[in-house]
Amino acid sequence: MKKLNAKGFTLIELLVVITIIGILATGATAVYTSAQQKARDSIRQNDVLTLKSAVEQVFGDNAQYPKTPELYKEIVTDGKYMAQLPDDPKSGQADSTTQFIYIYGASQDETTTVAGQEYEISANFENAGNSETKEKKASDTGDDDERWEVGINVGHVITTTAATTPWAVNGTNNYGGTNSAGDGIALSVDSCASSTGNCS
Ligand SMILES: [Ca+2]
Ligand SMILES: [Ca+2]
Repeated sequence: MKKLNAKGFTLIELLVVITIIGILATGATAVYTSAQQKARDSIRQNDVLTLKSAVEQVFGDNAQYPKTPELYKEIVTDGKYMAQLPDDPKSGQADSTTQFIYIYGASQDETTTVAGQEYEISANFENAGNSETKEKKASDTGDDDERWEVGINVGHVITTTAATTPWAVNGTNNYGGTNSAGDGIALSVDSCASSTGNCS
């Protein structure tokens, strides 16, 4: 009988192969994750700019930006400037610094005290290594280095801790009043139907 050549891989050779496969898999996963994060950051930039455009249209028609708690009503229900408000791709989920939510807030003008003359929309970026989004959130003249702030006079604090309760107005709605912390709303498509009075 012909003797089989039983020579195979040694244990060391197998360990080397397994290690190399592991390194390649880890690298591929990191690249994939980074690409996914960049894709979501791109969606965020589009969403914020689309909402900005709608808010500016409201101002063009009414000479006032939408009231903070009535954004949905003025943008979607009454004005039909958008079919739906945008929702962060990772809505409500937390990272190390903040929740992934879009925040909107409007206020009077600081000097003339005319209502609805200033507004801010902000978003949280995800891909920490992206120099373009890093630069965007750092050079937006806002007060929050962790978020990209877009609007008029974005140096004010416009935030909300109501990330898990979108549409709740956190603190006093300062539309027509003074700027203070906690005057924004978290945007969400999903929870709109269950909100009280802000969706219709
Ligand atoms: Ca910023
Ligand atoms: Ca701000």
